[in-house]
Amino acid sequence: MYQYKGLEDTIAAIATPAGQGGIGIVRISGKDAITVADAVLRLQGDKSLAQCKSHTVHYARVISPNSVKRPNSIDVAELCHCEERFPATKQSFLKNENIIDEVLVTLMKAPKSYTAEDVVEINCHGGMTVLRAVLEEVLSAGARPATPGEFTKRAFLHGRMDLAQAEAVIDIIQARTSNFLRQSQHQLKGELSIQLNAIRAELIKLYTMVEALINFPEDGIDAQGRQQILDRISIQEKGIAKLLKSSESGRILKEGIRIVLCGKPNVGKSSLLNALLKEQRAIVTNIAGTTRDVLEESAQIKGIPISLVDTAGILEPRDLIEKEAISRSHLYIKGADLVFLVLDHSHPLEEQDRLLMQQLKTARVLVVVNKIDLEGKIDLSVPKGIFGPEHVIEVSALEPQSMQGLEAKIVDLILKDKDLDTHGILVSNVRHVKALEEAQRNLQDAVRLMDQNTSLEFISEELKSAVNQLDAITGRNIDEDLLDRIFSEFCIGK
Ligand SMILES: Nc1nc2c(ncn2[C@@H]2O[C@H](COP(=O)(O)OP(=O)(O)OP(=O)(O)O)[C@@H](O)[C@H]2O)c(=O)[nH]1
Ligand SMILES: [Mg+2]
Repeated sequence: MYQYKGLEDTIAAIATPAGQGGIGIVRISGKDAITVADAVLRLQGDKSLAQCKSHTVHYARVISPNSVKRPNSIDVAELCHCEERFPATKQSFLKNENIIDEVLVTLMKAPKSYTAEDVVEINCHGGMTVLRAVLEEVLSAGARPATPGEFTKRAFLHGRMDLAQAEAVIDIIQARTSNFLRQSQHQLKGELSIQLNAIRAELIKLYTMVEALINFPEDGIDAQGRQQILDRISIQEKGIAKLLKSSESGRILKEGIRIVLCGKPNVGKSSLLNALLKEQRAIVTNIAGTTRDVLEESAQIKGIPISLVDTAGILEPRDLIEKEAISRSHLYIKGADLVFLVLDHSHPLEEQDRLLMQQLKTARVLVVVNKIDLEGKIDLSVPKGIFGPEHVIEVSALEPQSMQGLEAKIVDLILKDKDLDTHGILVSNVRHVKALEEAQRNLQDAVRLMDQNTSLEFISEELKSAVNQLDAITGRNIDEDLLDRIFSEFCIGK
């Protein structure tokens, strides 16, 4: 268990997003959470939370114990009206306590809570002023403001979840598609950790075996024994390779991909963007040079988040604005996961099309031959020759079925041999990928050294390093600074 500074404090934060809503929640966690809450709450029947059972909900008023309230006629009328139904109001009034809000309080005693500490959640009316006022009272009563992700960090530090699971929490909050959400839920349930722990357990066995052979050389190891160890290391290396193979799909699901549409003026780039977005986002006219700036919009295609970028079709700038538009287009093309080179089916290829094809030779390109509803005049042998026939698709931005074909083609090209099966585990976290790559290198080196009959000390070192890498993912072995950095990406209140 970590000796983590600040773990003794009781922390509090507004756990719901900024802005107005039906309810807003102030969350308190720590050993004094119940005492702090009792200092600012008046429960019905003069009870205190400390006397209540865990996992119960209570109606209460949040009061400001220190503010002095002067009675006036409205207060007295209110008091008479409320006396029967809300005795707590009367008590607060008589004690000159200012009522801040009428709330529902959820009590979750340790260890059965999100943080595994005593937790009190105050469900207030959902406005920022009232929430801030309630939080202020909670802080005055002895809690300190929580840092970003500190509740989840405590869940991890108290062993409620491992680090990979804690990181899944932020992925769930930030998920842009239902596919990625499902994937993150697998990770939160601990499915990645189960796979990593299985690999780790076998590596520990191998490490112990190799260490025993080093320490008791008289037991010796023959060629067959060496081969057996080598085979067992190889199997684990393959397990890690499989997880790494999933990481490209994981990245796509998490971050999505960027598609940049380029092509000469009037070929229908903006029309295609609108058709894929299913809304009239970009201006479309039959005047060449309609789009003069880069336009970026988000869409989802078969559960994959996509950024679609429409560019200006200008090749020869007429002024400074168009010059800037061209240089921006080039930047976007460079950073694209996929470039649509849009051609016009109803026109023969022109010099500008050929120039673009040459420029994009090395990019990942899909040639989108648009306007197939019109009479065809284009010779497709050239783009097919340059990019390959499977990278050329004929569509009409005016026909919805055409767009379905285009969507299918996009998914096909992006995923190719990748597995987007979200029932399995996809590694999507860059930190996890890096650690897995290191572990894989360690095991590959171990296999190579084993093969070369190198001294077992070196094999043992590689196995130990691989185990350390896996431990860094689940948080068995990680330093405090890195932990702080991971949780600082969370929002406050989570
Ligand atoms: N018949 C037909 N017309 C289309 C199709 N796609 C686009 N158009 C028309 O072609 C013209 C140009 O379309 P845009 O989408 O503005 O073309 P663009 O490539 O964005 O043009 P710039 O912004 O000038 O570079 C418009 O009149 C569109 O209505 C199509 O599939 N079939
Ligand atoms: Mg346009």
